[in-house]
Amino acid sequence: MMILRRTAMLGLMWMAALFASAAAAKTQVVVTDAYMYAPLPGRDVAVVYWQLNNGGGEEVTLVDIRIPAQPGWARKAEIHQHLHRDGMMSMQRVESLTMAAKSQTLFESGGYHVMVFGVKNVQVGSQVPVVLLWQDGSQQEVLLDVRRR
Ligand SMILES: [Cu+2]
Repeated sequence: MMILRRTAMLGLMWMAALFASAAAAKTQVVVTDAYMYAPLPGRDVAVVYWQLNNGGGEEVTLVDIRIPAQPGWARKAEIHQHLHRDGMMSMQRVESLTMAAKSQTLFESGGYHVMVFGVKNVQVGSQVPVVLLWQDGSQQEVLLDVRRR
């Protein structure tokens, strides 16, 4: 009886240790105010804005944005940045985005944004999921509020 109880206790402690190490390895970024403007009529491209808050003491790098297979509501997503070149405004895909420790990055019109391609069956007022992939291997699902532009 005594031995059984101790085994159960050890099991619990072991699980707690597992959780603690998983949390420590995880990128500590909080995503706030995440939304997507639904595609214009006849189009299938949408833009996403949000604020990323790296509250951790280490720099972190965002390496990809994925559309979950279920529900497969779009074909792909890319991180973009607007550039001013020779008085012209253009946008360009960026491979990754590094954030310093204790920093914030605002995705906004004229700056960083996420472009989503092949959007289908998205209702204004609903939410759709994307997954942020960080360089340390951690993944983070974020729900986007779908708004009308
Ligand atoms: Cu873009």
